[in-house]
Amino acid sequence: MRKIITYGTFDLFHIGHLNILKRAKAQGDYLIVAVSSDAFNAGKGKKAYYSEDDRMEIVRAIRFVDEVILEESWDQKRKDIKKYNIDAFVMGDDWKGKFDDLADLCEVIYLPRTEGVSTTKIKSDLKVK
Ligand code: C2G
Repeated sequence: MRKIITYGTFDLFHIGHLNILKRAKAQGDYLIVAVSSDAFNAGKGKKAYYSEDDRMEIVRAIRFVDEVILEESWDQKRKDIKKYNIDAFVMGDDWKGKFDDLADLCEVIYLPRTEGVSTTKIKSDLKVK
């Protein structure tokens, strides 16, 4: 069984999130999604609109997601890859090159982002009545 892992905030879940999860699952048989915790986001100076519990619940409900864990620190990826026997680490290509250091543990794959949609854009569009 080829196991895939990906990480993200997945706030205000949108088609870009769905596409990357679908594309990540297509890389293997079992997809684990690590959803960033509220505390981890605060450390990045980010505050998600939805709580970590709600964001995890939404991702968990997606048909092709097999397991959801919490992302609580930048450096947990190496531990996760070993702990879950991951074959491939997948991220959208806005992260291209940023996680190449994981290549000694598993394949590192960057997939195309979905253009024209982002949580930030949704928030700014909604501000303009
Ligand atoms: N994404 C995408 N297309 C978009 C928006 C996002 O493919 N239009 C992808 C991103 O490339 C990422 C995933 O969706 O792979 C989650 O994106 P975010 O929720 O914005 O998460 P991010 O802030 O990138 O956090 O340790 C890694 C971080 O947790 C990633």
